[in-house]
Amino acid sequence: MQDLLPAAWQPLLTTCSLGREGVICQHTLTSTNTVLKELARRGEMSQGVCLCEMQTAGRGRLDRSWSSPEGRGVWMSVLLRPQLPPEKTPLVTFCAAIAMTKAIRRLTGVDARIKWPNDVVADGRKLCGVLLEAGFAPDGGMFVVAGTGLNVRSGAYPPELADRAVALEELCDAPSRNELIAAYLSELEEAVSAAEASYLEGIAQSYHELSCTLGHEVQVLSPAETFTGVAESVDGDGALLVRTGAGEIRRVLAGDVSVRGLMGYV
Ligand code: BT5
Repeated sequence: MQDLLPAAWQPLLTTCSLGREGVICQHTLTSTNTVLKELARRGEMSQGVCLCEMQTAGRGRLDRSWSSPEGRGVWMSVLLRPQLPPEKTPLVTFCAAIAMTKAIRRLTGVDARIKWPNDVVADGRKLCGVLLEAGFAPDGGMFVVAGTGLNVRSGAYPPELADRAVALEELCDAPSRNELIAAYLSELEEAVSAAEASYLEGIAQSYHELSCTLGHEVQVLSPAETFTGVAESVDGDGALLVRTGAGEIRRVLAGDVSVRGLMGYV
């Protein structure tokens, strides 16, 4: 059964261009990020949206796997050629997280928040993950693929993740996935335009308002070390600025680190 049809969500879009053409919508794909990356690398697409009912090889960061069973979530990627210098592309992760968080809040009233760098959380658990990948098209231009996995219906994540994952349906009368897609794409186009116009400054207010990391004490875990401090801010390259007990500001790059609140996952 496939009910994620462009004909159902395209009329709800408020975008100028995103989602209006270059749409791939299929029942089963390996990974929506992989599909768009390959098309972009071959120069066959420069802006587009790819989504499916289920992924057979859904990916998280660092080759972790992403559970994407049939009909349980919005497994979707967006291909963009943002007008940003390469070092600013991590800002697109922020744009995707802001857009998803705003879309969820607007349609459901659920208190969704952004956990740095790439999670949307609610009720202390992960509702959506963002996977940003960049590459170069044959014409030398840089592209980014922003993938989002949003858990909508129960069964979206495996039972062993129940203490860290949640689906919208467990928190509210979930709206249709088609409504969520249209709201997300509309918010994403707006957030990316704001970042293109003035980088971090264009999206900083939204990011600060929606973050559940900033202003809180966090534990930073990396293979090399663990330290705690207060997450004060993010910088224009997407790094988290953490003030340690000694008053020193440490710059934490998303990568092989995980940031936890002192009270648990969030
Ligand atoms: C992420 O990675 O959170 C990014 C997830 C991006 C998924 C989307 S779906 C559409 C597009 N196509 C893809 O192939 N990917 C993108 P990370 O921060 O590394 O988190 C991965 C970890 O989250 C896993 O190791 C699990 O512990 C957990 N996890 C897996 N599936 C989950 C789910 N459905 N809900 C919540 N947590 C999950």
